[in-house]
Amino acid sequence: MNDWKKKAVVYEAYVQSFKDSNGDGIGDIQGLIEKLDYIKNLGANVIWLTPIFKSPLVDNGYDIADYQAINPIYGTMDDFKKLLSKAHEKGLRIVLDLVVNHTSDQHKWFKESQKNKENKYSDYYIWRDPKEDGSAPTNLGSAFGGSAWTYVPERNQYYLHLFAKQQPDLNWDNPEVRNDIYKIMMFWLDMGVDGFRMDSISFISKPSKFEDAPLEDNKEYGAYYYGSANGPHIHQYLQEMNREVLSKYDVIAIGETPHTSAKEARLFVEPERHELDMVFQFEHMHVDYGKYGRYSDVTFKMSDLRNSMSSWQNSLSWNSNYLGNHDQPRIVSRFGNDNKYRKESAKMLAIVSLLQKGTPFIFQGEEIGMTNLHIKKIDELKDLEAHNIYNFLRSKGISEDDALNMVNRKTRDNARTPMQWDESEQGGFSSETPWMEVNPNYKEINVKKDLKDPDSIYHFYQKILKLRNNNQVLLDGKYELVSSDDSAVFAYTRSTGKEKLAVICSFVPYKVKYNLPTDFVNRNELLLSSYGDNKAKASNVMYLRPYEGVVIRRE
Ligand code: TEU
Ligand code: CA
Repeated sequence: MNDWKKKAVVYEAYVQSFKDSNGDGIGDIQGLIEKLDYIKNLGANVIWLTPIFKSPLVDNGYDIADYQAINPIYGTMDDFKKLLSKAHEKGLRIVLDLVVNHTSDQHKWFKESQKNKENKYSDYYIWRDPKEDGSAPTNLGSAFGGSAWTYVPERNQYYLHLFAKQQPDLNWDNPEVRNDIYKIMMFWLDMGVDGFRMDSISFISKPSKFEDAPLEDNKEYGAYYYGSANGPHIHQYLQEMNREVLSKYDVIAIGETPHTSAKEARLFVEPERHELDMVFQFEHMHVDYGKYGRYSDVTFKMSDLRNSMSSWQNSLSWNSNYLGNHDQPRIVSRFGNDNKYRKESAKMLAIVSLLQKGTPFIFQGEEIGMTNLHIKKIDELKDLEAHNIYNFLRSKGISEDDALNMVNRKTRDNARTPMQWDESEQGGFSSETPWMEVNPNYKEINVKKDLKDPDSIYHFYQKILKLRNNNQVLLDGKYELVSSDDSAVFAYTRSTGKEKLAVICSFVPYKVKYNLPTDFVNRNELLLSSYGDNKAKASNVMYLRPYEGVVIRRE
């Protein structure tokens, strides 16, 4: 991996909720341009934009109707070019979301494809005949609920959609599909875009023969990823994409790989394979799954989080380090404490994740400790997934209150509320009513406040990122877990031949005693503490305050 990629720090901007520049309640490209310095000053140098392309927005833009057109609600192509050049002037790179496991059903390819079996696009999607009784080819369910197959009378066939029925899956086995995708990629790369985050990329290669999936817990449908996660030709296609496109540009390729084990992930990212630079793994996002999967009423155990993150650190030479994104609840609400210790735990979570080996990813709002939204009525939620899940939970006899609580804990809307810029109405996000409500705590939690306070979460992120940037050992150094039997503290070291740092993080709301790793005893220097004031040198024991995180150097 070359130097700039190693030093990349990625800020994910959920565009429609980042900054509205023209008062229509929707975040836009111009708004992003206004805030480039904000992102740069934080210490990020790459911005990943969630999809900004033409889309009917059934899944907030992850359903694309035209890959080469900007959705007018975000601005124009000229605005985008301006964003690109302004960002480049400031030394910031721009990464786009490439959503090519599926398109929107409004894409011209699909509109043609569904007409009949004889047109140019008829084989662009995954079509299968009905069973003899006319029912769907298999029992596969979609990620958002219901069957993954939808019937089209014109073809007397079903098409596959792992996600919403308005998101038909592309047929990557068709070389023309792959070619068209490569052309789209080159269109943006030739314009100067610096890389892609590739949505659901582990699903692109489908099994040649679809089979029924085993049904768990009297569910009606089989798991959506059955047979499609890491399908038969996935690596052949990614190597081809690398050869045909990526290798010709100096760009970054980040794959989103749900339902991929660490062993399988190696195949995507080990440099000699010439596929991608890194992947987003999901294992650590499953630490609080339960009987109803993600939407269960379960709280994570720190040791599970630690085991999962460490096993990925040990398996891959480079990781994408993240705790939250636009699909996940707010990290301080999920893994920290969004009440009394919001500030403390938000800082600690940043240390624990961003200093592991790999690329740090910061999702907008994390840097000021934004929290989950707690809605009181299901109608207040926007996300289609939340509604489908709520109905499913209710159908299983779960009470309204319990179902709402389960959805509130995990809904993707938690991450999608508008960015809280200041204490003015609508949190300074927009002058009008935003497309989605602002978290009512915006007067307490906002950027303006954090920028003023030297002890804020924002300023602490700056410190962490500076530390990473100024210490080669944090870029290249080997990751080692210190101990795996401590229930309160997640500690790891980063080391090269001569240098060694220890990152020590408490996950509990009380003071704990921590015995330093032997090689740090009596010889350590404090580099960073989330409490800021911890100047005393520790001999062999450290008393960590609630959710305290520290970085020490071996002397
Ligand atoms: O998510 C892929 C994915 O696997 C989903 O299961 C995701 O984890 C889910 O939303 C969690 O409940 C990507 C995008 O990040 C997501 O926003 C899209 O909805 C999805 O692909 C379809 O494009
Ligand atoms: Ca706008």
